[in-house]
Amino acid sequence: MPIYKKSGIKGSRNYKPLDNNVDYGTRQIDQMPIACCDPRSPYGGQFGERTLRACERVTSLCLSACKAIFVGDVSAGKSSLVNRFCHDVFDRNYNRTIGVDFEVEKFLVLAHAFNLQICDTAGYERFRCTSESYYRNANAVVVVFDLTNAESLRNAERWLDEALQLNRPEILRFLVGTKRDLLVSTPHNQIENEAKQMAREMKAEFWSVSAESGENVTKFFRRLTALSFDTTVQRLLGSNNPISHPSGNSLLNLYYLKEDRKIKKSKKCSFCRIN
Ligand SMILES: Nc1nc2c(ncn2[C@@H]2O[C@H](COP(=O)(O)OP(=O)(O)OP(=O)(O)O)[C@@H](O)[C@H]2O)c(=O)[nH]1
Ligand SMILES: [Mg+2]
Repeated sequence: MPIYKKSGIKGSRNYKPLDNNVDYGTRQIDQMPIACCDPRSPYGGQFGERTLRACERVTSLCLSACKAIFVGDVSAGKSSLVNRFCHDVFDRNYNRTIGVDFEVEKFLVLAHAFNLQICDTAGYERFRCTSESYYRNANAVVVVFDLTNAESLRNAERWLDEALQLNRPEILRFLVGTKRDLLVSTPHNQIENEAKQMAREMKAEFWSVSAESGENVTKFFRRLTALSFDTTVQRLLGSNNPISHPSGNSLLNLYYLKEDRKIKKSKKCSFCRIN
């Protein structure tokens, strides 16, 4: 993970990455990962042109964080999914989440440092009011259901609606079925087909994963992160967007290296004028 050191100029916003050659491994994303469980995904298979241009042109575009909220029924497998990815562990015992658990994962997307903030919320009704306060300002909502429990799939739309009440409608949407290891291995499982249909109605991308075996877990998080990065950069580049300016109270900020100052000088406000 490159460390960003402030440049010597007092009051400067310029940051310079230290070249400490850290291997990001699976956290390094150079191409848009594919939606391997959902050929009819509402999201694209490539990074947007503007994202690629901005990433090439600005050597130190640094987005501090994006937020993904994980919601779904009690015992659907939210925490197990997050723990498999973040800590590579799986626990057969059920430890319910109280309120919200947080994780931050560091990525390198198109050579730019990028953090994914994960909010793993409680499925229990009685903790709902605590966790709802963390729903706001999310970039992605991940509705998790249990592939062995049809009821948890039927509740998926309700979880999405709750998240949408506190977020923009264009928030990235994922419908993720867990415990795939417990399904009989037929190529077209009934519940997966139903879930794909529901994903269409929810305008979400469908994934089928297993926290126990790790199947599709890393692929899913890489796709989630890449799409969050892409949509965030595009939104920041868009004009007339209140969160595109660093003076706003967004989680997101853009910093530029000294090398970009020539480009910046020709513009009134570099934060709003990249094309
Ligand atoms: N076999 C199998 N079991 C799983 C999988 N994912 C989760 N489980 C089990 O399902 C139970 C519930 O998992 P959790 O991850 O705690 O569920 P949760 O959605 O976080 O539950 P709440 O925090 O109460 O909302 C645990 O006993 C897990 O071991 C999986 O992929 N395969
Ligand atoms: Mg949990």
